Amino acid sequence: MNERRERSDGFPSDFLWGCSTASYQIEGSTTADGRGVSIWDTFSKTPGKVAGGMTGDVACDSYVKWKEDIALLKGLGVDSYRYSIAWPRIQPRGSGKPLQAGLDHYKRFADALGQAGIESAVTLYHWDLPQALEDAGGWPVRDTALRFAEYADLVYRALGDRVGRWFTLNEPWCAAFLGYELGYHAPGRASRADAYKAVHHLLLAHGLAVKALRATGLAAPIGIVLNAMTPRPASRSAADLEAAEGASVQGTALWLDPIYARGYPAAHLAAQGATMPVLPGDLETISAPIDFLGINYYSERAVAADSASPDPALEAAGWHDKTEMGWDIVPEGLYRMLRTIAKRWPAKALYVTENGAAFPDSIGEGGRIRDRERIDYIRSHVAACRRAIAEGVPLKGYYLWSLMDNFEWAHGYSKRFGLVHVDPATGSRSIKDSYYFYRDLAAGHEP
Ligand code: IFM
Repeated sequence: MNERRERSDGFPSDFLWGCSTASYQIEGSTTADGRGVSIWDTFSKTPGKVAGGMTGDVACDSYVKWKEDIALLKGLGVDSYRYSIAWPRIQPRGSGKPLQAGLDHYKRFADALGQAGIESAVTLYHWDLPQALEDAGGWPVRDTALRFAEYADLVYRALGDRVGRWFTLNEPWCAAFLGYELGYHAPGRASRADAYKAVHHLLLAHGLAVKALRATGLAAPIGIVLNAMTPRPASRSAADLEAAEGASVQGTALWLDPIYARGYPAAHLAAQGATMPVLPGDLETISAPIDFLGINYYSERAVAADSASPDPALEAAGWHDKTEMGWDIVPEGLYRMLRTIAKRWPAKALYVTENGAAFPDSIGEGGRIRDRERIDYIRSHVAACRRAIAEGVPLKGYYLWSLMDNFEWAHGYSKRFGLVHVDPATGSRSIKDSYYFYRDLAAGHEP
């Protein structure tokens, strides 16, 4: 474990510094040790779905090169590593007896991480649904939530004594809307009604997994990770204020209101023509008390009212520099989001569970990778966190996305978010300047 020394940079000495990744984005070895097929295996192999027809078949080869990953994390000096478990490695078809080889892999990994003094912060679901469950209906179907609870319980019982904190779901908005309405992500379906059913079953899965953890008696904290959306109004007009509020509901209140036992935002559901398949007891399950909220933040949009369209909000033109994803760089937006969430949905603890930026890094002379823009991005966003903490927001940790360049979903390997450069052809890892910057930051030296 890292020593908890007093810091001179405004962060409490027990603030958690970490890095995040996800199974499908880094592991590769998609047929090793009996792993089943996930919806991302299927989707990435469907022509036209992922840039350049790229897949996660090899990715960063982390299923094989995991010792290298741990050495990189150790060199970075982080307290905690947020990684996800691939459900199809535990239950190839999403139900029934667990695969011992899959559990053993994660046991070895968590043990080695612990020996390096790094906490395992485990996400149970980062989008790699077993294909067999999708074939049976996927997240729009209630049974998927019940299967998830069973899977979560298997993982708790096998790995529980090795894990320092649990995240039930990563960005369920993406799983529901990108996956089932917009079709940009697996499974690539296009039905608004199904997307809203998926919302309910993802939330139910979350609540059931929280209850299942409590039933084991394990003490590690548990929470959920949201890509909350809190766009700013483009002007002070009442219409733009209302548009901004309206634009935030699907990404934020739709999830947090039921988790906070306030039910679903009825006006939003009515406007979307959505009916939630709620059964008696579901809302109690969904609002099972959690220990913290995880917030992923990359950017903030400005929105204006659009009287000409049925959608209440229109993306307003802006002035910010952009990352290679085309996302505006708005560090103050992180500060605003943390304040808004802390005020409207008070949590015992908040964590920034992802924050980072893609830039077109290249290996320069002498092998050096000068990713100055990423350093500036991290510095400014960490400063926004410090400002929020100074104003009383209970922010307890920050996880950088990502330890290394990886499979960026529909963009394949074309977008690089890592502190470590990965050559997708060879899997070889090269440290970027931002890695050393983040190491200094985690060590408590004012960057
Ligand atoms: O790579 C993704 C991650 O899987 C989920 N959050 C956003 C990241 C960058 O797009």
